[in-house]
Amino acid sequence: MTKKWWHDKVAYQIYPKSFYDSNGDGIGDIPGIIRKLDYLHDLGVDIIWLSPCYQSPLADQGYDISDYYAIDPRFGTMEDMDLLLAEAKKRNMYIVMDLVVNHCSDEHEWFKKACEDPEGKYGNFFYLRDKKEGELPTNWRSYFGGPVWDDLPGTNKQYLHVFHKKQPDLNWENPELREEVYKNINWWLDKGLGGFRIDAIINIKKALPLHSYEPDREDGLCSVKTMLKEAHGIGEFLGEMRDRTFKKYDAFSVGEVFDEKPEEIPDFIGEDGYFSSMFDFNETIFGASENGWYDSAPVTPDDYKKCCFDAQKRVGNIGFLSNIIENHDEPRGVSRYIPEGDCCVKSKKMLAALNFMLRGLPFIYQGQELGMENKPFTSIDEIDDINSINEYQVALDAGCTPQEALKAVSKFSRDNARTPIQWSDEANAGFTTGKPWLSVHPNYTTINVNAQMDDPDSVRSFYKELIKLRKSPEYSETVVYGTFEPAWEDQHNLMAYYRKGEKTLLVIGNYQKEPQDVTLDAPYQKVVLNNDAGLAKDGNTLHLQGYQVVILEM
Ligand code: TEU
Ligand code: CA
Repeated sequence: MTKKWWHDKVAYQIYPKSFYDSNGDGIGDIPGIIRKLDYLHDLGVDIIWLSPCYQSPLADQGYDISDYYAIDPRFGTMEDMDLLLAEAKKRNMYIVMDLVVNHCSDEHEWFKKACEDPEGKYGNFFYLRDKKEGELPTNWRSYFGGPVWDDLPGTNKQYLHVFHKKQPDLNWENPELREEVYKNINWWLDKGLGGFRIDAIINIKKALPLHSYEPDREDGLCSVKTMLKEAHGIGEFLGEMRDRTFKKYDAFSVGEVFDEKPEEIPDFIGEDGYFSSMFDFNETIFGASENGWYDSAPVTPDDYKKCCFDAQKRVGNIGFLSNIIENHDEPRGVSRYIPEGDCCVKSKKMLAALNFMLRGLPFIYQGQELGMENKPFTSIDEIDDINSINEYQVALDAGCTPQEALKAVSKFSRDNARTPIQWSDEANAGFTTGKPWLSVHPNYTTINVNAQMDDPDSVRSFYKELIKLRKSPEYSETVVYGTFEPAWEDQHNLMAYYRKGEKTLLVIGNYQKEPQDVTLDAPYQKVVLNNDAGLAKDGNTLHLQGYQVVILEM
Protein backbone atom coordinates (compact mmCIF):
# COMPACT_ATOMS: atom_id res chain seq x y z
CA MET A 1 0.00 0.00 0.00
CA THR A 2 1.35 3.41 -0.94
CA LYS A 3 1.81 5.46 2.20
CA LYS A 4 -0.14 8.69 2.31
CA TRP A 5 0.42 11.78 4.43
CA TRP A 6 -2.91 11.42 6.17
CA HIS A 7 -2.72 7.74 7.15
CA ASP A 8 -1.38 8.28 10.65
CA LYS A 9 -3.40 11.41 11.41
CA VAL A 10 -6.14 12.12 13.93
CA ALA A 11 -9.11 14.16 12.75
CA TYR A 12 -11.50 16.38 14.70
CA GLN A 13 -14.83 17.70 13.51
CA ILE A 14 -15.82 21.24 14.36
CA TYR A 15 -19.43 22.36 14.09
CA PRO A 16 -18.58 26.06 13.89
CA LYS A 17 -21.89 27.40 15.13
CA SER A 18 -21.45 25.63 18.47
CA PHE A 19 -17.69 25.65 18.97
CA TYR A 20 -16.65 29.02 20.36
CA ASP A 21 -18.18 32.47 20.01
CA SER A 22 -15.60 35.26 19.86
CA ASN A 23 -17.92 38.27 19.64
CA GLY A 24 -20.87 37.59 21.93
CA ASP A 25 -23.58 37.18 19.28
CA GLY A 26 -24.31 33.66 20.53
CA ILE A 27 -22.97 32.00 17.36
CA GLY A 28 -19.63 30.25 17.20
CA ASP A 29 -17.30 31.66 14.57
CA ILE A 30 -13.95 31.32 12.78
CA PRO A 31 -12.07 33.76 15.05
CA GLY A 32 -13.35 31.55 17.89
CA ILE A 33 -11.81 28.51 16.24
CA ILE A 34 -8.50 30.32 15.83
CA ARG A 35 -8.48 31.12 19.55
CA LYS A 36 -8.96 27.48 20.38
CA LEU A 37 -6.43 26.02 17.93
CA ASP A 38 -3.91 25.49 20.71
CA TYR A 39 -6.51 23.54 22.65
CA LEU A 40 -6.83 21.15 19.69
CA HIS A 41 -3.10 21.07 19.09
CA ASP A 42 -2.57 20.13 22.71
CA LEU A 43 -5.04 17.27 22.32
CA GLY A 44 -2.99 15.98 19.39
CA VAL A 45 -5.38 16.70 16.54
CA ASP A 46 -3.90 17.04 13.02
CA ILE A 47 -6.85 17.39 10.65
CA ILE A 48 -9.76 19.69 11.42
CA TRP A 49 -12.97 19.18 9.47
CA LEU A 50 -15.16 22.27 9.53
CA SER A 51 -18.86 21.77 8.99
CA PRO A 52 -20.04 24.43 6.51
CA CYS A 53 -19.31 28.09 7.19
CA TYR A 54 -19.96 29.32 3.65
CA GLN A 55 -22.55 31.97 2.91
CA SER A 56 -25.91 30.42 3.68
CA PRO A 57 -29.43 31.19 4.87
CA LEU A 58 -28.75 28.42 7.46
CA ALA A 59 -32.03 26.63 6.72
CA ASP A 60 -30.07 23.42 7.35
CA GLN A 61 -27.30 25.01 9.42
CA GLY A 62 -25.08 25.80 6.45
CA TYR A 63 -25.69 22.62 4.46
CA ASP A 64 -27.59 24.97 2.15
CA ILE A 65 -24.94 27.10 0.46
CA SER A 66 -25.79 30.31 -1.38
CA ASP A 67 -22.18 31.19 -2.30
CA TYR A 68 -19.40 28.62 -2.38
CA TYR A 69 -16.74 31.35 -2.50
CA ALA A 70 -17.86 33.38 0.49
CA ILE A 71 -17.87 32.97 4.26
CA ASP A 72 -21.16 33.69 5.99
CA PRO A 73 -20.78 36.94 7.97
CA ARG A 74 -22.14 35.15 11.05
CA PHE A 75 -19.05 32.93 10.95
CA GLY A 76 -16.57 35.65 9.99
CA THR A 77 -14.83 36.84 6.85
CA MET A 78 -12.61 35.37 4.15
CA GLU A 79 -9.69 37.08 5.93
CA ASP A 80 -10.57 35.11 9.06
CA MET A 81 -10.60 31.92 6.98
CA ASP A 82 -7.19 32.74 5.48
CA LEU A 83 -5.85 33.43 8.94
CA LEU A 84 -7.22 30.11 10.19
CA LEU A 85 -5.45 28.32 7.32
CA ALA A 86 -2.21 30.10 8.15
CA GLU A 87 -2.46 29.50 11.89
CA ALA A 88 -3.26 25.83 11.35
CA LYS A 89 -0.27 25.48 9.03
CA LYS A 90 2.01 26.97 11.67
CA ARG A 91 0.96 24.13 13.95
CA ASN A 92 1.27 21.43 11.26
CA MET A 93 -2.49 21.10 11.20
CA TYR A 94 -4.72 20.75 8.15
CA ILE A 95 -8.09 22.32 7.54
CA VAL A 96 -10.69 20.29 5.69
CA MET A 97 -13.99 21.86 4.65
CA ASP A 98 -17.37 20.39 3.88
CA LEU A 99 -18.14 19.95 0.19
CA VAL A 100 -21.90 20.24 -0.19
CA VAL A 101 -22.62 19.73 -3.88
CA ASN A 102 -25.55 17.37 -4.08
CA HIS A 103 -27.57 20.54 -3.66
CA CYS A 104 -27.10 24.25 -3.13
CA SER A 105 -29.41 26.80 -1.50
CA ASP A 106 -32.51 28.16 -3.20
CA GLU A 107 -30.86 31.53 -2.54
CA HIS A 108 -27.85 30.67 -4.71
CA GLU A 109 -27.66 32.79 -7.88
CA TRP A 110 -27.84 29.65 -10.05
CA PHE A 111 -31.25 28.90 -8.64
CA LYS A 112 -32.43 32.48 -8.95
CA LYS A 113 -31.37 32.49 -12.61
CA ALA A 114 -33.12 29.16 -13.14
CA CYS A 115 -36.33 30.75 -11.85
CA GLU A 116 -35.89 33.68 -14.20
CA ASP A 117 -35.25 31.48 -17.23
CA PRO A 118 -35.95 27.79 -16.66
CA GLU A 119 -35.17 26.95 -20.29
CA GLY A 120 -31.80 28.73 -20.11
CA LYS A 121 -28.34 27.63 -18.99
CA TYR A 122 -29.11 27.54 -15.27
CA GLY A 123 -32.38 25.67 -15.63
CA ASN A 124 -30.21 22.72 -16.58
CA PHE A 125 -28.22 23.06 -13.33
CA PHE A 126 -31.24 21.60 -11.54
CA TYR A 127 -33.84 18.89 -12.03
CA LEU A 128 -36.88 20.73 -13.36
CA ARG A 129 -40.13 19.18 -14.54
CA ASP A 130 -43.36 20.68 -15.89
CA LYS A 131 -45.96 21.16 -13.21
CA LYS A 132 -49.09 19.05 -13.63
CA GLU A 133 -52.18 19.73 -11.51
CA GLY A 134 -52.75 17.06 -8.88
CA GLU A 135 -49.73 15.01 -9.87
CA LEU A 136 -46.07 15.11 -8.87
CA PRO A 137 -43.26 14.12 -11.27
CA THR A 138 -42.30 11.28 -8.87
CA ASN A 139 -43.53 10.03 -5.50
CA TRP A 140 -40.24 10.22 -3.60
CA ARG A 141 -40.24 11.38 0.04
CA SER A 142 -37.55 13.87 0.96
CA TYR A 143 -35.15 12.97 3.78
CA PHE A 144 -36.61 15.81 5.80
CA GLY A 145 -40.24 14.90 5.10
CA GLY A 146 -42.84 15.57 2.42
CA PRO A 147 -42.48 15.21 -1.34
CA VAL A 148 -39.19 16.04 -3.05
CA TRP A 149 -40.94 18.38 -5.50
CA ASP A 150 -41.83 22.04 -5.00
CA ASP A 151 -42.95 24.78 -7.34
CA LEU A 152 -40.17 26.70 -9.06
CA PRO A 153 -41.14 30.27 -8.13
CA GLY A 154 -42.53 32.37 -10.97
CA THR A 155 -42.69 29.47 -13.44
CA ASN A 156 -44.93 26.57 -14.39
CA LYS A 157 -42.25 24.10 -13.34
CA GLN A 158 -41.25 22.15 -10.26
CA TYR A 159 -37.78 21.40 -8.92
CA LEU A 160 -36.33 18.39 -7.13
CA HIS A 161 -34.92 18.49 -3.59
CA VAL A 162 -34.11 15.23 -1.81
CA PHE A 163 -33.41 17.18 1.38
CA HIS A 164 -35.20 20.39 2.49
CA LYS A 165 -37.09 22.55 0.00
CA LYS A 166 -34.41 25.20 0.48
CA GLN A 167 -31.83 22.68 -0.83
CA PRO A 168 -32.49 22.18 -4.57
CA ASP A 169 -30.58 19.22 -6.04
CA LEU A 170 -27.87 20.02 -8.57
CA ASN A 171 -27.93 18.20 -11.89
CA TRP A 172 -24.67 16.27 -12.08
CA GLU A 173 -25.62 14.91 -15.52
CA ASN A 174 -24.85 18.42 -16.82
CA PRO A 175 -21.11 18.80 -17.59
CA GLU A 176 -21.35 22.58 -17.08
CA LEU A 177 -22.47 22.04 -13.50
CA ARG A 178 -19.65 19.58 -12.88
CA GLU A 179 -17.13 22.12 -14.20
CA GLU A 180 -18.43 24.66 -11.68
CA VAL A 181 -18.01 22.14 -8.87
CA TYR A 182 -14.42 21.30 -9.85
CA LYS A 183 -13.57 24.98 -10.20
CA ASN A 184 -14.84 25.58 -6.69
CA ILE A 185 -12.90 22.65 -5.21
CA ASN A 186 -9.66 23.70 -6.88
CA TRP A 187 -10.12 27.31 -5.82
CA TRP A 188 -10.16 26.20 -2.19
CA LEU A 189 -7.32 23.72 -2.60
CA ASP A 190 -5.24 26.49 -4.20
CA LYS A 191 -5.79 28.46 -1.01
CA GLY A 192 -4.08 25.72 0.96
CA LEU A 193 -7.02 23.67 2.18
CA GLY A 194 -6.08 20.11 3.14
CA GLY A 195 -9.12 18.57 1.53
CA PHE A 196 -12.83 17.97 1.87
CA ARG A 197 -15.46 15.95 3.68
CA ILE A 198 -17.96 15.19 0.97
CA ASP A 199 -21.57 15.60 1.95
CA ALA A 200 -24.46 13.33 0.98
CA ILE A 201 -22.52 12.30 -2.12
CA ILE A 202 -24.38 9.08 -2.94
CA ASN A 203 -27.38 11.20 -3.86
CA ILE A 204 -25.75 12.87 -6.87
CA LYS A 205 -26.61 10.01 -9.23
CA LYS A 206 -30.33 9.61 -9.86
CA ALA A 207 -31.98 6.66 -11.59
CA LEU A 208 -33.01 8.00 -15.00
CA PRO A 209 -35.57 8.55 -16.29
CA LEU A 210 -36.97 9.75 -12.96
CA HIS A 211 -40.02 7.71 -12.05
CA SER A 212 -42.20 6.62 -9.12
CA TYR A 213 -41.81 3.49 -7.02
CA GLU A 214 -44.02 1.41 -4.74
CA PRO A 215 -45.10 3.62 -1.79
CA ASP A 216 -43.74 2.51 1.61
CA ARG A 217 -45.90 4.58 3.99
CA GLU A 218 -49.51 5.75 4.16
CA ASP A 219 -48.47 9.06 2.62
CA GLY A 220 -48.18 7.31 -0.76
CA LEU A 221 -44.52 8.26 -1.03
CA CYS A 222 -41.37 6.14 -1.11
CA SER A 223 -37.93 6.66 0.36
CA VAL A 224 -35.29 8.31 -1.85
CA LYS A 225 -33.19 5.24 -1.06
CA THR A 226 -35.50 3.09 -3.17
CA MET A 227 -34.57 5.21 -6.18
CA LEU A 228 -30.85 5.24 -5.25
CA LYS A 229 -30.75 1.43 -5.34
CA GLU A 230 -31.57 1.66 -9.05
CA ALA A 231 -29.10 4.46 -9.80
CA HIS A 232 -25.95 3.13 -11.44
CA GLY A 233 -22.85 4.85 -12.71
CA ILE A 234 -21.99 7.23 -9.87
CA GLY A 235 -18.36 6.14 -10.33
CA GLU A 236 -18.08 8.13 -13.56
CA PHE A 237 -18.80 11.34 -11.67
CA LEU A 238 -16.66 10.48 -8.67
CA GLY A 239 -13.68 9.34 -10.74
CA GLU A 240 -13.82 12.48 -12.82
CA MET A 241 -14.03 14.64 -9.69
CA ARG A 242 -11.01 12.86 -8.17
CA ASP A 243 -8.92 13.29 -11.32
CA ARG A 244 -9.85 16.90 -11.90
CA THR A 245 -9.39 18.01 -8.29
CA PHE A 246 -8.16 16.05 -5.24
CA LYS A 247 -5.61 13.93 -7.06
CA LYS A 248 -3.69 16.88 -8.47
CA TYR A 249 -3.23 18.30 -4.98
CA ASP A 250 -2.77 15.04 -3.06
CA ALA A 251 -5.68 16.33 -1.01
CA PHE A 252 -7.49 14.37 1.67
CA SER A 253 -11.09 13.46 0.92
CA VAL A 254 -13.58 11.60 3.07
CA GLY A 255 -16.95 10.63 1.66
CA GLU A 256 -20.25 10.52 3.45
CA VAL A 257 -21.07 7.22 1.79
CA PHE A 258 -24.05 5.08 2.79
CA ASP A 259 -25.11 1.66 1.51
CA GLU A 260 -22.04 0.90 -0.59
CA LYS A 261 -21.90 -2.64 -1.91
CA PRO A 262 -18.93 -4.73 -0.72
CA GLU A 263 -17.61 -5.05 -4.28
CA GLU A 264 -17.54 -1.25 -4.59
CA ILE A 265 -15.20 -0.68 -1.65
CA PRO A 266 -11.97 -0.84 -3.71
CA ASP A 267 -13.43 1.73 -6.14
CA PHE A 268 -14.31 4.05 -3.29
CA ILE A 269 -11.28 3.82 -1.00
CA GLY A 270 -8.82 1.37 -2.53
CA GLU A 271 -5.54 2.45 -4.10
CA ASP A 272 -6.55 5.36 -6.38
CA GLY A 273 -10.12 5.22 -5.06
CA TYR A 274 -12.57 8.06 -5.48
CA PHE A 275 -11.88 9.15 -1.91
CA SER A 276 -9.03 8.87 0.57
CA SER A 277 -11.48 7.44 3.07
CA MET A 278 -15.16 7.10 3.87
CA PHE A 279 -17.08 7.02 7.11
CA ASP A 280 -18.19 3.82 8.75
CA PHE A 281 -21.87 4.36 9.50
CA ASN A 282 -22.62 0.75 10.43
CA GLU A 283 -23.22 1.66 14.07
CA THR A 284 -25.16 4.85 13.42
CA ILE A 285 -27.63 3.25 11.01
CA PHE A 286 -28.13 0.15 13.15
CA GLY A 287 -31.70 -0.22 14.36
CA ALA A 288 -33.00 2.54 12.08
CA SER A 289 -36.55 1.98 10.90
CA GLU A 290 -38.06 3.00 7.57
CA ASN A 291 -41.02 4.22 9.65
CA GLY A 292 -39.01 6.91 11.41
CA TRP A 293 -37.12 7.58 14.62
CA TYR A 294 -40.03 6.61 16.88
CA ASP A 295 -39.75 3.03 15.61
CA SER A 296 -35.96 2.62 15.94
CA ALA A 297 -34.35 -0.17 17.94
CA PRO A 298 -31.64 0.50 20.55
CA VAL A 299 -28.04 -0.72 20.07
CA THR A 300 -26.82 -3.31 22.59
CA PRO A 301 -23.11 -3.87 23.32
CA ASP A 302 -23.17 -7.04 21.22
CA ASP A 303 -24.82 -5.14 18.36
CA TYR A 304 -22.21 -2.41 18.62
CA LYS A 305 -19.39 -4.92 18.44
CA LYS A 306 -20.93 -6.68 15.46
CA CYS A 307 -21.40 -3.40 13.57
CA CYS A 308 -17.78 -2.36 14.10
CA PHE A 309 -16.40 -5.80 13.30
CA ASP A 310 -18.50 -6.27 10.18
CA ALA A 311 -17.23 -2.96 8.82
CA GLN A 312 -13.63 -3.81 9.69
CA LYS A 313 -13.87 -7.22 8.04
CA ARG A 314 -15.56 -5.84 4.95
CA VAL A 315 -12.84 -3.28 4.35
CA GLY A 316 -9.89 -5.34 5.61
CA ASN A 317 -6.68 -3.94 4.21
CA ILE A 318 -8.28 -2.49 1.06
CA GLY A 319 -8.20 1.01 2.48
CA PHE A 320 -9.00 3.13 5.51
CA LEU A 321 -12.41 3.73 6.98
CA SER A 322 -12.98 6.84 9.02
CA ASN A 323 -14.27 5.74 12.39
CA ILE A 324 -16.69 7.87 14.37
CA ILE A 325 -18.59 7.60 17.62
CA GLU A 326 -20.82 10.52 16.69
CA ASN A 327 -21.12 13.52 14.38
CA HIS A 328 -23.36 16.56 13.95
CA ASP A 329 -26.19 14.36 12.59
CA GLU A 330 -26.22 11.87 15.42
CA PRO A 331 -26.96 11.77 19.13
CA ARG A 332 -23.99 11.69 21.50
CA GLY A 333 -22.34 8.27 21.27
CA VAL A 334 -21.92 7.82 25.02
CA SER A 335 -25.68 8.24 25.46
CA ARG A 336 -26.42 5.84 22.65
CA TYR A 337 -23.90 3.02 22.87
CA ILE A 338 -23.51 2.74 26.64
CA PRO A 339 -26.45 0.97 28.29
CA GLU A 340 -28.86 3.30 30.07
CA GLY A 341 -27.77 4.19 33.59
CA ASP A 342 -24.16 3.12 33.01
CA CYS A 343 -22.82 6.27 31.37
CA CYS A 344 -19.84 7.33 33.47
CA VAL A 345 -16.22 8.37 33.04
CA LYS A 346 -15.08 4.77 32.98
CA SER A 347 -17.55 3.52 30.37
CA LYS A 348 -16.92 6.60 28.24
CA LYS A 349 -13.22 5.79 28.19
CA MET A 350 -13.96 2.19 27.28
CA LEU A 351 -16.04 3.26 24.30
CA ALA A 352 -13.32 5.70 23.28
CA ALA A 353 -10.58 3.06 23.27
CA LEU A 354 -12.68 0.41 21.52
CA ASN A 355 -13.49 2.78 18.70
CA PHE A 356 -10.18 4.61 18.50
CA MET A 357 -8.07 1.49 18.13
CA LEU A 358 -10.01 0.11 15.16
CA ARG A 359 -8.16 0.13 11.86
CA GLY A 360 -8.85 3.39 10.07
CA LEU A 361 -8.76 7.08 10.67
CA PRO A 362 -10.16 8.22 14.03
CA PHE A 363 -12.49 11.21 13.88
CA ILE A 364 -13.41 12.95 17.12
CA TYR A 365 -16.53 15.10 17.07
CA GLN A 366 -16.28 18.27 19.14
CA GLY A 367 -17.12 17.61 22.79
CA GLN A 368 -16.72 13.85 22.37
CA GLU A 369 -13.29 14.19 23.98
CA LEU A 370 -15.07 15.58 27.06
CA GLY A 371 -17.67 12.83 27.17
CA MET A 372 -20.49 15.26 26.37
CA GLU A 373 -23.94 13.65 26.66
CA ASN A 374 -27.38 13.90 25.06
CA LYS A 375 -29.41 16.87 26.19
CA PRO A 376 -32.54 16.33 28.28
CA PHE A 377 -35.13 18.10 26.10
CA THR A 378 -38.35 18.95 27.94
CA SER A 379 -40.33 20.38 25.02
CA ILE A 380 -40.22 20.23 21.21
CA ASP A 381 -39.86 24.03 21.30
CA GLU A 382 -36.30 23.59 22.55
CA ILE A 383 -35.38 21.84 19.31
CA ASP A 384 -34.12 23.82 16.34
CA ASP A 385 -33.15 21.08 13.86
CA ILE A 386 -35.46 20.70 10.85
CA ASN A 387 -34.99 16.95 10.72
CA SER A 388 -35.99 16.52 14.38
CA ILE A 389 -39.06 18.69 13.94
CA ASN A 390 -40.10 16.55 10.97
CA GLU A 391 -39.50 13.30 12.88
CA TYR A 392 -41.65 14.64 15.75
CA GLN A 393 -44.52 15.08 13.30
CA VAL A 394 -43.89 11.64 11.77
CA ALA A 395 -44.18 10.13 15.27
CA LEU A 396 -47.42 12.02 16.01
CA ASP A 397 -48.87 11.00 12.63
CA ALA A 398 -48.10 7.37 13.46
CA GLY A 399 -50.20 7.66 16.62
CA CYS A 400 -47.58 8.44 19.28
CA THR A 401 -48.63 10.74 22.13
CA PRO A 402 -46.74 14.06 22.31
CA GLN A 403 -44.72 12.64 25.23
CA GLU A 404 -43.78 9.51 23.26
CA ALA A 405 -42.90 11.59 20.22
CA LEU A 406 -40.68 13.90 22.28
CA LYS A 407 -38.98 10.91 23.87
CA ALA A 408 -38.21 9.36 20.49
CA VAL A 409 -36.98 12.62 19.04
CA SER A 410 -34.88 13.41 22.13
CA LYS A 411 -33.04 10.14 21.70
CA PHE A 412 -32.03 10.83 18.12
CA SER A 413 -32.21 14.60 17.71
CA ARG A 414 -29.30 16.10 15.83
CA ASP A 415 -29.43 18.94 18.36
CA ASN A 416 -27.97 16.59 20.99
CA ALA A 417 -24.61 17.01 19.31
CA ARG A 418 -25.15 20.65 18.44
CA THR A 419 -25.32 22.14 21.93
CA PRO A 420 -22.43 24.52 22.60
CA ILE A 421 -19.05 23.18 23.67
CA GLN A 422 -18.66 23.28 27.41
CA TRP A 423 -15.49 25.26 27.97
CA SER A 424 -15.92 26.10 31.66
CA ASP A 425 -18.41 26.28 34.53
CA GLU A 426 -19.04 29.97 33.85
CA ALA A 427 -22.34 31.27 32.42
CA ASN A 428 -23.26 29.53 29.13
CA ALA A 429 -20.39 27.13 29.70
CA GLY A 430 -17.97 29.86 28.65
CA PHE A 431 -19.11 29.40 25.03
CA THR A 432 -20.44 32.93 24.63
CA THR A 433 -20.86 36.12 26.60
CA GLY A 434 -24.22 36.58 24.87
CA LYS A 435 -27.22 34.30 24.47
CA PRO A 436 -26.24 31.01 22.81
CA TRP A 437 -28.22 30.13 19.64
CA LEU A 438 -28.98 26.73 21.23
CA SER A 439 -28.94 26.47 25.00
CA VAL A 440 -26.13 24.63 26.74
CA HIS A 441 -26.43 21.23 28.38
CA PRO A 442 -27.20 21.68 32.11
CA ASN A 443 -24.31 19.35 33.04
CA TYR A 444 -21.73 21.95 31.93
CA THR A 445 -20.90 22.77 35.54
CA THR A 446 -19.25 19.35 35.91
CA ILE A 447 -18.43 18.36 32.32
CA ASN A 448 -16.25 21.08 30.83
CA VAL A 449 -12.81 21.71 29.36
CA ASN A 450 -11.44 23.61 32.35
CA ALA A 451 -12.31 20.82 34.74
CA GLN A 452 -10.74 18.19 32.51
CA MET A 453 -7.59 19.87 31.21
CA ASP A 454 -5.32 19.17 34.14
CA ASP A 455 -7.10 16.15 35.53
CA PRO A 456 -5.08 13.07 34.52
CA ASP A 457 -8.17 10.89 35.04
CA SER A 458 -10.52 12.90 32.83
CA VAL A 459 -12.07 11.61 29.61
CA ARG A 460 -10.09 14.24 27.72
CA SER A 461 -6.80 13.07 29.23
CA PHE A 462 -7.68 9.53 28.15
CA TYR A 463 -8.31 10.68 24.58
CA LYS A 464 -4.96 12.43 24.70
CA GLU A 465 -3.33 9.16 25.73
CA LEU A 466 -5.02 7.33 22.87
CA ILE A 467 -3.78 9.92 20.40
CA LYS A 468 -0.28 9.74 21.86
CA LEU A 469 -0.32 5.98 21.46
CA ARG A 470 -1.33 6.25 17.79
CA LYS A 471 1.61 8.57 17.22
CA SER A 472 4.22 6.94 19.40
CA PRO A 473 7.29 5.71 17.52
CA GLU A 474 6.90 2.32 19.20
CA TYR A 475 3.31 1.56 18.29
CA SER A 476 2.37 3.87 15.43
CA GLU A 477 3.03 1.38 12.63
CA THR A 478 0.87 -1.22 14.37
CA VAL A 479 -1.95 1.13 15.26
CA VAL A 480 -2.07 2.66 11.78
CA TYR A 481 -1.26 -0.22 9.43
CA GLY A 482 -1.72 -3.32 11.58
CA THR A 483 -4.38 -5.80 10.54
CA PHE A 484 -7.60 -6.19 12.49
CA GLU A 485 -8.46 -9.57 13.98
CA PRO A 486 -11.42 -10.18 16.28
CA ALA A 487 -10.89 -12.10 19.53
CA TRP A 488 -13.43 -14.09 21.61
CA GLU A 489 -15.98 -12.89 19.12
CA ASP A 490 -18.85 -14.82 20.66
CA GLN A 491 -18.23 -13.81 24.27
CA HIS A 492 -21.25 -11.80 25.41
CA ASN A 493 -20.67 -8.13 26.33
CA LEU A 494 -17.00 -8.39 25.50
CA MET A 495 -15.44 -6.48 22.63
CA ALA A 496 -11.89 -7.52 21.91
CA TYR A 497 -9.57 -7.50 18.91
CA TYR A 498 -5.96 -7.73 17.89
CA ARG A 499 -4.07 -5.22 15.85
CA LYS A 500 -1.13 -6.97 14.27
CA GLY A 501 1.75 -5.15 12.66
CA GLU A 502 5.36 -4.81 13.78
CA LYS A 503 3.93 -5.51 17.20
CA THR A 504 0.80 -7.25 18.39
CA LEU A 505 -1.68 -5.24 20.40
CA LEU A 506 -4.77 -6.69 22.02
CA VAL A 507 -7.65 -4.38 22.88
CA ILE A 508 -10.16 -5.79 25.38
CA GLY A 509 -13.24 -4.01 26.66
CA ASN A 510 -15.60 -5.44 29.26
CA TYR A 511 -18.78 -3.92 27.89
CA GLN A 512 -20.96 -4.32 31.02
CA LYS A 513 -21.10 -3.14 34.61
CA GLU A 514 -20.45 -6.62 36.06
CA PRO A 515 -16.89 -7.97 36.15
CA GLN A 516 -15.89 -10.49 33.48
CA ASP A 517 -13.02 -12.93 32.98
CA VAL A 518 -11.00 -13.46 29.82
CA THR A 519 -8.35 -16.12 29.38
CA LEU A 520 -5.42 -15.20 27.16
CA ASP A 521 -3.62 -17.81 25.03
CA ALA A 522 -0.27 -16.55 26.25
CA PRO A 523 0.99 -14.05 28.81
CA TYR A 524 1.02 -10.43 27.74
CA GLN A 525 4.18 -8.38 27.80
CA LYS A 526 2.90 -5.01 28.85
CA VAL A 527 -0.23 -3.03 29.71
CA VAL A 528 -0.06 -0.16 27.26
CA LEU A 529 -3.26 1.59 28.33
CA ASN A 530 -5.83 0.93 31.05
CA ASN A 531 -8.88 2.89 32.20
CA ASP A 532 -8.60 1.35 35.66
CA ALA A 533 -5.96 1.63 38.36
CA GLY A 534 -4.90 -2.01 38.04
CA LEU A 535 -5.44 -5.26 36.18
CA ALA A 536 -6.40 -8.26 38.30
CA LYS A 537 -5.26 -11.64 36.99
CA ASP A 538 -4.74 -15.26 37.78
CA GLY A 539 -2.17 -16.85 35.47
CA ASN A 540 -3.42 -16.00 31.98
CA THR A 541 -6.92 -15.22 33.18
CA LEU A 542 -7.76 -11.53 33.43
CA HIS A 543 -10.43 -10.42 35.89
CA LEU A 544 -11.79 -7.33 34.19
CA GLN A 545 -13.81 -4.83 36.21
CA GLY A 546 -17.09 -3.43 34.89
CA TYR A 547 -16.39 -1.27 31.81
CA GLN A 548 -12.67 -1.83 32.11
CA VAL A 549 -10.71 -1.51 28.89
CA VAL A 550 -7.08 -2.47 28.46
CA ILE A 551 -4.66 -2.35 25.56
CA LEU A 552 -2.03 -5.05 25.93
CA GLU A 553 1.18 -5.62 24.08
CA MET A 554 1.44 -9.36 23.41
O1 TEU B 1 -26.34 14.26 5.78
C1 TEU B 1 -26.81 13.35 4.82
C2 TEU B 1 -27.77 12.40 5.31
O2 TEU B 1 -27.91 11.32 4.73
C3 TEU B 1 -28.73 12.81 6.40
O3 TEU B 1 -30.01 12.50 5.95
C4 TEU B 1 -28.51 12.13 7.67
O4 TEU B 1 -28.78 10.77 7.51
C5 TEU B 1 -29.46 12.73 8.67
O5 TEU B 1 -29.03 14.05 8.91
C6 TEU B 1 -29.48 12.02 9.99
O6 TEU B 1 -30.36 12.65 10.86
C7 TEU B 1 -25.65 15.36 5.31
C8 TEU B 1 -25.23 16.27 6.44
O7 TEU B 1 -24.33 15.61 7.27
C9 TEU B 1 -26.45 16.78 7.14
O8 TEU B 1 -26.12 17.59 8.24
C10 TEU B 1 -27.25 17.57 6.14
O9 TEU B 1 -28.45 17.97 6.73
C11 TEU B 1 -27.53 16.78 4.88
O10 TEU B 1 -26.38 16.11 4.38
C12 TEU B 1 -27.98 17.71 3.78
O11 TEU B 1 -26.88 18.48 3.34
CA1 CA C 1 -19.99 34.93 16.98
